[in-house]
Amino acid sequence: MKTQLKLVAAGLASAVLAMSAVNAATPSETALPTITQELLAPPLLPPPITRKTPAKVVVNLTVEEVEREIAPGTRYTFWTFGGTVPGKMIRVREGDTVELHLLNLPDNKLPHNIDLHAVTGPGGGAAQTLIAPGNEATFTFKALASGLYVYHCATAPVGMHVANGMYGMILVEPKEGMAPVDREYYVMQGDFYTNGAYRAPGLQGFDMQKAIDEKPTYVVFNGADGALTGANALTAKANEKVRMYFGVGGPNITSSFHVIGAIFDRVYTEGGTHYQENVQTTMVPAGGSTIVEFTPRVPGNLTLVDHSLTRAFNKGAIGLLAVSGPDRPEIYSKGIKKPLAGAVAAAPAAAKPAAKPAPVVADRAQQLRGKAVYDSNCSACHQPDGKGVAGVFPPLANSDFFQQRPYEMAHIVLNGRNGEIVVNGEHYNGVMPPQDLSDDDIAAVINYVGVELNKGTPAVTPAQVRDMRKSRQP
Ligand code: HEC
Ligand SMILES: [Cu+2]
Repeated sequence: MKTQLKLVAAGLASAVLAMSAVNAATPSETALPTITQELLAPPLLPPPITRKTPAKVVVNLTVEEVEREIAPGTRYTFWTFGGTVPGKMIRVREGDTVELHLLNLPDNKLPHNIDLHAVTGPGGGAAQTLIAPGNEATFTFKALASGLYVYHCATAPVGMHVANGMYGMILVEPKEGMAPVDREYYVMQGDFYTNGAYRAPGLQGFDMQKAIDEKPTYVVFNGADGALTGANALTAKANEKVRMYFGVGGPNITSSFHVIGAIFDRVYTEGGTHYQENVQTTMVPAGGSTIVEFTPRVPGNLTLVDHSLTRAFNKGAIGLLAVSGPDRPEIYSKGIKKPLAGAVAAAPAAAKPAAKPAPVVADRAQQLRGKAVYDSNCSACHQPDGKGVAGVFPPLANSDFFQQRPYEMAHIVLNGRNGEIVVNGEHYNGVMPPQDLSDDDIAAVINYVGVELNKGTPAVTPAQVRDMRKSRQP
């Protein structure tokens, strides 16, 4: 911040000098103070602009090829602008002149460039910035129109560079500035194509055929499954005005962007000038954006999703905004849950002690099946021995949480679970995705975990799982 101010001051001083010394130069060119763009890692972004006059904004964007997790235990080589997916957000004012420096680090393996949708000119800067590793390219453009614009690499094969994470956004604020809000966040959705299946462990390569067929393995927010959940969840207080700059890098998949539990007060459709009010879901094209504003009113988790829901629940497009604040029963209050009069109680919480279901039996065939389901579906997270990973994946072996209500564990496997959970005195706050398994497999794996890993008795039958599925909340 300090350096930025110093730079502004230096820019002003040199501009003043230049003007008094040589009055011949175009005043609009020389009079511009120079500002170096501050670059922050998403979901953060540079602060609102308070200037009322144009400036020359110098942006130093570094292309970095980095290997990191795309999902817990799954690694991937990302190509990035500034080391993050999405690339660092650029924030300028309508009428500013942007001097963009693209640096392709010497350790990188490939040539890269940048095409900014905020540029009026050929290729958005692509041809001028195409450089091999170990080079720097610059070009200058005037931010003529306000809006939220995507930038991306445009080096062949373009789809591959974008699929590896080479996209970000530039916000051009209108001359009069933007209305103040309490929180701003920067989120981009992208589709990824790996050789292995969703969450297959280890380092994964890029699968060009899946990309061509537009069959992503991952659809995620901010470059990784879990980038906005658990400890990385976004936060807000009730009654705060939240503004989200949301874009889709793609390369292929359009987003039906929705926040479960909120209504958008305003949506600046397609990142442009006009807004629509009271919107539930907004469509964002690949290479496009939107600005949404909403005001959480009650405490709890709001869930960001692509409402093309198998992407959310089976490919990673889920994020959380944890809202704190006092309860507001006049806006939202929990009622009761009870069985219908005359209905056979299904859930144990609702079962009358007298109507306890007959003991469940699991034969040897079901136990073997349970072990097979466990090994292929649960062991990657909960570990082959069921002991979990401290602080990340709770244990299933000797789990007090499991033992207290084994029957209800089938709900967790069926519907997934997220949020605060305490197992054997340790706190966890992760996301378990719903498991795409048959009724038989869910009953088998729960009984396997109950009998083999918790020394208990079988707790659930396939028929009970089928009933749970039928009564599943949307
Ligand atoms: C991708 C990782 C992942 C996979 C795969 C997974 N879980 Fe989980 N599971 C979690 C996480 C994370 C939690 C904690 C969720 C939270 O904090 O709210 C959890 C919680 C649980 C719990 C409740 C807590 C406990 O320790 O008793 C049970 C039961 C459970 N999982 C069973 C299963 C079963 C059975 C399978 C396989 C069919 C499975 N899980 C597959 C990640 C996973
Ligand atoms: Cu590139």
